[in-house]
Amino acid sequence: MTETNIRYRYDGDGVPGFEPFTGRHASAELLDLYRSMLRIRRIEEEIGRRYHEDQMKTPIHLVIGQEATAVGCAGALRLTDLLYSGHRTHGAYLAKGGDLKAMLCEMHCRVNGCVGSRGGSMHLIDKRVGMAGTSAIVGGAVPIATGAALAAQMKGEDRVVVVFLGDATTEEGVTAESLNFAALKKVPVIFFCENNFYSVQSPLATRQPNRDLRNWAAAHEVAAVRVDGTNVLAVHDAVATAVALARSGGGPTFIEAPVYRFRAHGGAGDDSATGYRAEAERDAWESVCPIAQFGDVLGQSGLLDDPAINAMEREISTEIAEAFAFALASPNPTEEDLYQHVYATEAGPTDAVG
Ligand SMILES: Cc1ncc(C[n+]2csc(CCOP(=O)(O)OP(=O)(O)O)c2C)c(N)n1
Repeated sequence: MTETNIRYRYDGDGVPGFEPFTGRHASAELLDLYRSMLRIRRIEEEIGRRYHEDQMKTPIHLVIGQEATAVGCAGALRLTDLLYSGHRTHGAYLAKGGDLKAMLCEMHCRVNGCVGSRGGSMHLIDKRVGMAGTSAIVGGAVPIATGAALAAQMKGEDRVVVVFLGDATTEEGVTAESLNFAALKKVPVIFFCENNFYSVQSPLATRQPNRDLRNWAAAHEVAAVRVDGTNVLAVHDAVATAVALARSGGGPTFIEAPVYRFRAHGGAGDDSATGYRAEAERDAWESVCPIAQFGDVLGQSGLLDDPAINAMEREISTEIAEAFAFALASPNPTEEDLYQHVYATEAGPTDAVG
């Protein structure tokens, strides 16, 4: 396999505060990273296009613009490593290898959804691939992931746990508690902060003093770095470094990755017109789209050309069409299904309903 040493155009060189990026990757791996980001983008766009048909019975939080964080991170993990996330789940679930059909069934409230139609978009889980849990409660997944990492440590399992969190999640007390505990016990957990600068429509500057999130985390005595969240390779390498530290007993790392969501906080459209963020700001970030940038780099390196991209697009589009058709043809849950996976089952369905 050819190994390519790609220096990235937007790799943080000259951007103060970013970690330098030095990774070497096999060509096949680079193409996989590109394809995985493109696949997530196209899935998200299709979800966005269909959302107003009202077949999906779930709130959604699209990750369009934030594909490099999920893909770069999951690419540095083993299948047996665990990934947790907050409410913005789609990228993490898909990048870790979560089943697309089961995800779309979940979003359409069909019984063969990945959590049996009980959770919707904010509760995607696929244990077969280590997509261990997601939570709609801001900060909810952070202590659970820390606990899972402690459990792995106590059982002597060779397992690292990553939890995705947003910038607003650093404002939840439980995140500080988790960092403190993880540092104290040196648990193998990675706190991956996707800093997209907004909590719904509140800018970071209105919520936190002017500080560096990385320094805030470092004050808890955890390793703390900042990487360019639009650069899939920089993300991959930062996570690989954090994973190596965690596997060797060195404890937790906090990674801050500045990114930008191109769409609204929730739902399918763009909410910039409401005035909470400047459209010029969004346009500037769109010009450093993680997929376009990486595609350019791969193109310049001779690894990717238009026919190859078109072939990927066709394959992805067929997969998406089939997955939606599968979801829409899948049955809705019945009343009987309500009584599955519940702990208190003394009364039968009829008694319980009365
Ligand atoms: C405990 C709690 N408080 C408030 C909310 C409402 N809420 C949902 S998402 C969100 C913003 C979260 O922002 P961030 O963690 O930065 O993630 P992002 O949405 O930017 O990806 C808020 C306040 C919630 N779900 N849970």
